[in-house]
Amino acid sequence: STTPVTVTVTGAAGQIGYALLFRIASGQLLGADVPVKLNLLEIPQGMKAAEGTAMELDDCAFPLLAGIDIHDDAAAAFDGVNVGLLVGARPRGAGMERGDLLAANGGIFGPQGAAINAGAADDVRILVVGNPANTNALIASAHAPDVPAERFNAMMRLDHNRALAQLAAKTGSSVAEVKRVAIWGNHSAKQYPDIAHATIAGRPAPEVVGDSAWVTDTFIPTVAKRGAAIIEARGASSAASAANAAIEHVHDWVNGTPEGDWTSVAMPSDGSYGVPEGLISSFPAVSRDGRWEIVQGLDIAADARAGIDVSVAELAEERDAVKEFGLL
Ligand code: NAX
Repeated sequence: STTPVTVTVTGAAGQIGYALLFRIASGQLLGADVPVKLNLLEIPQGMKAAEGTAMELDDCAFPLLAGIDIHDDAAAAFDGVNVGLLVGARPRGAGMERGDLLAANGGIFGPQGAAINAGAADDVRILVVGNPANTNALIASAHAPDVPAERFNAMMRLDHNRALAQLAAKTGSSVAEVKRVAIWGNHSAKQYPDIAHATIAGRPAPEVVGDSAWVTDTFIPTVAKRGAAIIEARGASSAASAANAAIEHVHDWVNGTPEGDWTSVAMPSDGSYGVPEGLISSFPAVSRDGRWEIVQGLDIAADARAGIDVSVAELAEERDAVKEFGLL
């Protein structure tokens, strides 16, 4: 096609933005034959750095990059948007309570949702990366009543990829041999990484691992707390891996997931697996014809049930808190 796809990236001057924009512009988000127009959204303090990043994008002379606009106004940034990557968020400051964090982000994602509602293209797809991602996505969606709720996702792909990597390392396999890992629930330390249905080179993963204590005592906490471990090691939070996950999420949403495998996506629950309808919770999912479908019919053992319930309860608490703030 020759009509450029409009991709809006918020928090464009941040570290994930810096790792993300060049990959979008090079064609990795939507395909090597799809031109993109980039809309960068920043707060006023971030505008100058965003302009610098735009200069570097120019200097790459990407053949697919059809233009870059930089905005500090959400309505302009989301006008005509086809794909929105909502990365910019309010980080937790010193002494900030969880409630303050939810409220501060509500003040960002509510107006952005309204701007999406007003200006987005009919096929718009929104991926929320900025934390607390699931609840921020819920807030944005609630402010975009004319956009189908299923077009609002929160990113679990980084957690999913972390699980693939840990499982491959433990079993001496290549990540390409690991299929059907799942992350359930919230993108938080209470997520539930699940290998019960996973296979490694076609064999059941639990059998290949052969050590159920490793799964509960090492694998699950390592995946769930990986973000903190990266901060500890790098002195900064995950950026390139987060950008990579965002690229893969949107790529698969648009182009489909490979036959025989699935990924993990936080999307509005339809009540599957006992997750209350409407919560933006992570499920194993496949993409067909540009839409996510939750993988159905998986047996959920008691330990998984308990893990999923804990994570979903946290999402329900977050929803109730932002409802109380009048953000839903
Ligand atoms: P940075 O602090 O480097 O960048 C954030 C950028 O957002 C800044 O440039 C800031 O000016 C901008 N911003 C703030 N409010 C904005 C608004 N209202 N509109 C537009 N831009 C705004 O953070 P970075 O490391 O890039 O992380 C961004 C977000 O991703 C954080 O909320 C972080 O917690 C979250 N993450 C989510 C992950 C996930 O798996 N879902 C993993 C990585 C990351 O931790």
